[in-house]
Amino acid sequence: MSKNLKKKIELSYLLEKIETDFNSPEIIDKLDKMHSKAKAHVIGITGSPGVGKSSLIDKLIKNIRDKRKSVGIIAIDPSSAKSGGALLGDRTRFLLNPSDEKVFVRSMASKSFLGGISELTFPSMVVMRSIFDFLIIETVGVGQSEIFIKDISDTVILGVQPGSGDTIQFMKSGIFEIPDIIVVTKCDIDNLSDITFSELSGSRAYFQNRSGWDISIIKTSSSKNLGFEKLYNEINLRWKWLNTEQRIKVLRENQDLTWIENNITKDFGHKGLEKVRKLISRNKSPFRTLNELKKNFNFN
Ligand SMILES: Nc1nc2c(ncn2[C@@H]2O[C@H](COP(=O)(O)OP(=O)(O)OP(=O)(O)O)[C@@H](O)[C@H]2O)c(=O)[nH]1
Ligand SMILES: [Mg+2]
Repeated sequence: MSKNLKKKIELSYLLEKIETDFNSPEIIDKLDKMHSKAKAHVIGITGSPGVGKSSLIDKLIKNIRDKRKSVGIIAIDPSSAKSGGALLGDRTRFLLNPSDEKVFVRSMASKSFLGGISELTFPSMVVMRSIFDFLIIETVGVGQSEIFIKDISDTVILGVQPGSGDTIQFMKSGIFEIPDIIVVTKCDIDNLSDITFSELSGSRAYFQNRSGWDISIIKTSSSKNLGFEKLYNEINLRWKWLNTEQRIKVLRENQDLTWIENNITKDFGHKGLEKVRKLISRNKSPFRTLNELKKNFNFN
């Protein structure tokens, strides 16, 4: 068995263990260790159902592998959604080369945590972030998952379908505060994609990112394989930007805090969170911190 294959099997085993045995001291210790060894640029991809996210990821994987970088993918199925499996039946259908050992796909059910993101997505992200050069997380834009994807990604890409009316919809809901890169998908549909692109470009003032990062709008077509070199370059520009002035450090510390707070809120309500908020420190071991808070604090 090759070294890479062995690693893949070990990774599957660990991810399973996180799902079944999340509170064991051994897992907590392992998670905190991996947390301290972050490596990947974590890219969240969101957008309405059917906008072309999986197809886009498929092309991104090819670009990444052409540059000989490794990539992990987490595909989140909002299985608790009323539409059930039908809508999402084959959403993890990437055209992967089965012998390529530097690509790894993990599907996750979203259960009922926050807005379509599984409670276990964060720890799974932490594990995979410590292994690959890139980590891509696909989540379907239903409910509030667009908002929560920001809590687990360094860079959020929002897919917009030409002529879908998404532009106005997003503007109303404030979702344009979420993305770092906007991709107009399916740009082989000529006319419509130009209109959507102009609409978006014309509304740029509405979605300026508070962080000071300059959001770009990129046209792609997965069926014609267009725009992906540009997208890949933009992703890498973003990575460079994140790695100056400690931006990535601050961003990830905030994510750790949010994750701890969300977990406390889920188990003990907002009142519980208010009681312990002061005790949550920005330290290097979010998993141990959460576990100790849950174990030692009297929430009544
Ligand atoms: N014309 C055209 N069709 C596309 C393109 N990309 C995707 N599609 C089609 O759009 C449909 C949805 O594509 P997916 O990539 O599965 O979209 P998705 O956003 O991942 O879908 P969900 O995960 O179900 O939300 C499929 O029928 C694709 O063949 C494109 O670039 N051009
Ligand atoms: Mg999909």
